[in-house]
Amino acid sequence: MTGHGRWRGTIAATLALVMAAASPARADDGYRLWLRGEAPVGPSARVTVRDETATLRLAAEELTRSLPAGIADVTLALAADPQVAALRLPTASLGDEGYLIRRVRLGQRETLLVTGNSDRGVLYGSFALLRQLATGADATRLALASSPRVKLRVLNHWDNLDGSVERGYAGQSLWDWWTLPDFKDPRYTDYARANASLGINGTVLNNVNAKADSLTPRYIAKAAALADVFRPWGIKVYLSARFSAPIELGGLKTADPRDPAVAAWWKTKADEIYRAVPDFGGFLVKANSEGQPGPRDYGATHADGANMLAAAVRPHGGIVMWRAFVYADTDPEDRAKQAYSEFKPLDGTFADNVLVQVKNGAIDFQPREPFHPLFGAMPKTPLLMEFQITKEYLGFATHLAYLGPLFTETLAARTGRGAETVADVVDGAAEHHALSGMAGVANIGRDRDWSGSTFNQANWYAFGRLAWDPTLGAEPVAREWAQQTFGTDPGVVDPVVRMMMASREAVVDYTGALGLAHVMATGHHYGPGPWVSDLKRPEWNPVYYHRADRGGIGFDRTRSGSDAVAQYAPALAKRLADPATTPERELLWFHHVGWDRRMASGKTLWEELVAHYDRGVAAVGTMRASWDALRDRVDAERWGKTATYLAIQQREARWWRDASLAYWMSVNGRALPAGVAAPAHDLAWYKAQLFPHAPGHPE
Ligand code: BDP
Repeated sequence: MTGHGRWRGTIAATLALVMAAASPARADDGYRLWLRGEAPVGPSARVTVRDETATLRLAAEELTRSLPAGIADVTLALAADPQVAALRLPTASLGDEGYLIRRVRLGQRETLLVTGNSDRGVLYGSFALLRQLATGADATRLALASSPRVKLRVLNHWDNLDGSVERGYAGQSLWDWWTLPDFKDPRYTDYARANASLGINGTVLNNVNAKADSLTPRYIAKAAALADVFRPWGIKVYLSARFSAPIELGGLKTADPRDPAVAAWWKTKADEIYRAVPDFGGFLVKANSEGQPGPRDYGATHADGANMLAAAVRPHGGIVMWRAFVYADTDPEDRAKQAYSEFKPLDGTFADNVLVQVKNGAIDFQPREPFHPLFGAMPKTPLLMEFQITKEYLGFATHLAYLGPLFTETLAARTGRGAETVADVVDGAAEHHALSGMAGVANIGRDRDWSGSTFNQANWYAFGRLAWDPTLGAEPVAREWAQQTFGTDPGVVDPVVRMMMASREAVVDYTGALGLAHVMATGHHYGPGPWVSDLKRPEWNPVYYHRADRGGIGFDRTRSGSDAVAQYAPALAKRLADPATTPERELLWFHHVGWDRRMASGKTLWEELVAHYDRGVAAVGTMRASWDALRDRVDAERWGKTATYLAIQQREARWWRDASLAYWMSVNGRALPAGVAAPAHDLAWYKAQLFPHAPGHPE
């Protein structure tokens, strides 16, 4: 930031027209995401920038590009600008990244002022202004102030150096590693812009299943090129670090974090990275999980490993995001318990530039999981929430599943410690942590529409908005996304929001409700596989999770079973220990219960489960009908692709239901309740389905 330089520019309307012309010829292929502001018709707003920084210039371009003609005069300025300071606006509480928008008199002029303590704040304010206007706010009454509740709002790309994306369903990686650093695809800028519009301020470029190569000079230069593109948009670059890199790249005999030579190697490596990327964010590490190397290989702890890396980046202001997603084949303990068992005792031993990154649930991004018991259990450690935006377990790119309700359900969950919610833990408010963060495993690829479908864009959007403010509701976020994506006509927005809000529950219902989890096919995770029982590691088998037998179904996680409930705060643990006080939607996660158990509806558990499958399939039918009715109100291209995907989803929902019911009946020996349709095929048929080359799972 150059603080007091003066660059007074009025960016001409022609710029906006040039940019509009440069946008894709097929205007509705989804490329523009939610940023569809049109070039103004008639005179564009006069946008004055009072401080010269690259970021403020971008903010001005955004406004000039999209502000409707009704807004005559906008000023972008830092709060420290003497003229702005003289107004004595309440900017002190905005922090580093917040913004304030007010109609003020500046000098001789009435203007709409967008200000903040940093140029990033002003950029976020500019996008907020556009969002408000695109969702129907009255420009004459605008008075906004907001600052992010979470500091690190980060995408995790599971992108491999060969261009494939682990669990990616939107094409190849956006990063063309081969042509970097020379060629900076304009898409990198568009990516950064889309993220900035949501307040996302960091991106981890490479897969957590990392290759050491990403730390070689060649790849550091490539990452640096991306960092240069992202910087003015307020986005920092991070890298996933392979823990054994000192061996693979440095020729050392060990990667033991307690070995001074290892620590020195990482320090030198960090210095090298910071020479190329002065504002490098730091490292993300998956250690001792699913075959990845880590400190446990040497009898050292996760804290030893994290702190050693933290020391390497500390002189440069970097951080370490150390994942808690660990479970070991040598450990017979309930997989849902292992991360807590491993990490809880380490609370208080992590360096203060380490965050422990915890998945929303204790198993693995299932359509529904209770919140991870680590939230609330490590008060001395900042816990960074990890959500999966890419829908590995919710139908890949083809199923419509709006994840807002999944995210908010977790964030709003009460930890059992007074009124504390998971969001309070994540935003650091509960313990006044200096660091806080939320990570989303990206669903972005080289597909023209970025995320594989129009509605998947909403999940990227919702992640960003909820990372800024975890207390925003899923519904308002869906609404503002729909308004920006399809226009403000309530005749479109209302049905679209209804579809979105029902969609995730539909997936839960047709894949396995009432707390069932991990019942999908092996490897690629496409489609049902509740029968799978022959994999090497017990906790890779669906039968390990549902434990269905003739008498009942579900995983006993009470004291008579694995006692995972004891990992929650006592008040909550007590409720979860009793099936009668466990929410039905989580029943089979915590309890093994009889097929004839009476449910709140009066149905038996078996009847209830069947009803959920049918409800899920029916809900997809309803979504399809709603979308059909919008045929003339949504552009043909986005309408057509979505319609086709909904047809796929309907077929696959039915497949999930039928295959699952066929299997459950083979286990419990029961008939279907009267009037319920029989599966289309026998169980053997479903078991015989094979899907080589399914996406997201390079063989
Ligand atoms: C699982 C994915 C696997 C990831 C792993 C992780 O199936 O591809 O590597 O999570 O988060 O959901 O590390």
